Amino acid sequence: MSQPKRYTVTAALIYANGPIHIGHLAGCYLPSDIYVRYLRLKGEDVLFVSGTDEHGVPIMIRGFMEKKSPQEVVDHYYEVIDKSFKDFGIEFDIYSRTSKPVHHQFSSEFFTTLYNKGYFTEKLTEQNYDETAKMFLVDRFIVGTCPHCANPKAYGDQCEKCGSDLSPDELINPHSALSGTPPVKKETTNWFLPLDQMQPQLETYIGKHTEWKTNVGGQCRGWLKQGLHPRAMTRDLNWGVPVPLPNAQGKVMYVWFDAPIGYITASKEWFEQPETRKTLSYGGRPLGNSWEPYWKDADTKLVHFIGKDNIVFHCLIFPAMLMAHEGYVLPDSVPANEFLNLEGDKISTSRNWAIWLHEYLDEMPGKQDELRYVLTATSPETSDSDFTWADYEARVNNELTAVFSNFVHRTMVLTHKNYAGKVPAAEKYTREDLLLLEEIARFPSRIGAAIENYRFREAQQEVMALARLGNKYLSDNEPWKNPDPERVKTILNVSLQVCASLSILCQPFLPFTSEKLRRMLNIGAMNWNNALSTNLLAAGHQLNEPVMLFAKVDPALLKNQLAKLDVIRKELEEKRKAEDAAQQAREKGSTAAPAAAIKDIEPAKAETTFDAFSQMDIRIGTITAAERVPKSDKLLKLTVDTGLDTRTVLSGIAKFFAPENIIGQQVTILVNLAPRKMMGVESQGMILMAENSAGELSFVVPGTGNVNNGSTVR
Ligand code: B3M
Ligand code: ZN
Repeated sequence: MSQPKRYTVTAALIYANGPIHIGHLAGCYLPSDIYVRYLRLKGEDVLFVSGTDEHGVPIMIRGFMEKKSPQEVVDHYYEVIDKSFKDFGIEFDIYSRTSKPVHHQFSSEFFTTLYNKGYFTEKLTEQNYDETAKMFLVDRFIVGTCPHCANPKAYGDQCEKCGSDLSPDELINPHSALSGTPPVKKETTNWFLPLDQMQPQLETYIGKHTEWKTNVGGQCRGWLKQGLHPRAMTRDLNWGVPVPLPNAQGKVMYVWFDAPIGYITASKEWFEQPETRKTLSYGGRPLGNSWEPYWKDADTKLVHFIGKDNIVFHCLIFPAMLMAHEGYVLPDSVPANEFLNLEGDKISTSRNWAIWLHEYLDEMPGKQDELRYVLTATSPETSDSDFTWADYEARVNNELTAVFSNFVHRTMVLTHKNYAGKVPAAEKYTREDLLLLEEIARFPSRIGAAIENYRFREAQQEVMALARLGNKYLSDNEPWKNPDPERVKTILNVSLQVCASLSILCQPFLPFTSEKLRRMLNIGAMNWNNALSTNLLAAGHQLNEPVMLFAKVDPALLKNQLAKLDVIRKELEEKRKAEDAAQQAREKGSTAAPAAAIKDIEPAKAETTFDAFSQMDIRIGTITAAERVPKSDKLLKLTVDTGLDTRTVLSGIAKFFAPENIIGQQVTILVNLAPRKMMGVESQGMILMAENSAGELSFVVPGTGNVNNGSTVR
């Protein structure tokens, strides 16, 4: 696109289902922040929006795991995520949330517009339904045994053990993760966006963007080549934006329908909030008083920063939605990054293999720019890359400290020592001085061009190249040794000009450092083109006291970080071994896993007699009511129909089952156990549970046949 008049820059709306880690930062938040900071310094009109994606199955799953409502989950993680971004200097104009009423309303309007234009096709399909929990089950909520690797805990969409993509119908012994009962098929209506019919328009659109990054363009062409299919834009769930149609009770919008609209809602919110909230810490803000030009005017450049797993949604589905709606600009660029690994392994939230931003900051306080620098230096721009602590140490010690910080510090200290902190006048330039000054003036456009082409690694390398030039100039000229006072003045003047340029050019990458440096140099807000000047600091200008910008990494802190990862790695290794052993045992057809591999398997008990066994009256019953026992995180109070009677039983299963999910569950119960009082309640019997080596509990239930309450077990 030729020179845009304004920019709308978005960074992915991350699911509010966990804290954020370095992979997220490197994936899209750092690149977008660098891009926007640069544009703001250039004086461009730019709106930078992001927020949390608070709908969808990932939120429901987290709620299910944490025994919290989806709302509680998103309320908690919104705060955690928002704080991490602020702490790391990711300076959005607005960081919003998709659960806000304003977004529900705006996305409903969007949906209705598409509906009224006749864009949706209505289709009756059969979906999996949980009759106990009385809800439709998304694939993820169906678990069973993987047909490829026999992992008994595979999900209906994927087996995390062997990585196979699955559909729930392929699972052996499928059951609902909510109630444990097998799903049944039930018919339901949903609304589909006919992407197949929109393929020609999308092909034209993608075809125009030959300049997109190869990883992005490649994926898009791949999807188009396979042929697009109609995609359901509604779901049978109870969490999300309700579908605004009269015959759509109990249905919500597909999360990938409402989430990208969240970018627009956030923009609208920014313009509609009080004036006082619109100022950024260092100036620069979107212009005008309406969000609409930022989404609708042809001279707006819309850029989406995302990770590679979100490409299809931003490059095909969201553009299709925008085309269908009409009146909106389409994404001009989607500079998606690949993934960052950690010490050679894929970052994983569920395996806890990550460096969490809030933990990093607790353990390495004040070291935001160090992490920003290392992550940009190893940014997965064109392929997956790897974060290692050894690399972190090397870059902080050899680049930030030995070059950048050292150069600035020596220059500042000498100026204070020789001239009481006043910028000395340059008396007479040598050829070398002039060459350096000329070179300084080339950096802003070189760095700018790299940023505009989303090559942030290269752009940051250029900043460091300038620091290196300055550092070498100072070392070569040795002003501390030079007996000629006029020459010393010139050397320090030139060095100080390099420092001043650096303070501007490093701002997109190292905002905290830039601020410290500008305070030291006693200069106020700057713009990008100021860095072209080789006389930013006039002779006689008073500097402030020097402070160290960077220091070498404390070896003790580094050791802690490595030790922490070691512990996690060992735990993962143990877990993997146990799983493999259990697997082998299953493959051999044996029911018992080898005792040696599964460490915490319970040893066998001493022999018993048939008489002793037959004294126990074990029956099949059904849970008819369940509630938590106040002040206990272990116990549930169950009402059980035993066929003989209805009785109260306390069971230590609260960590594994939510009360509402086990009503209707058949159980095996020891009915003649002497009653026992716990937490003030009398328990009349014991529910039999199977406990695996990981300490997880499952109900022991009849496998086949019609087993009524009161059936005996013997
Ligand atoms: N929430 C996926 C993610 O968090 C999704 C992005 C939405 S962007 C509109 O990775
Ligand atoms: Zn598998």
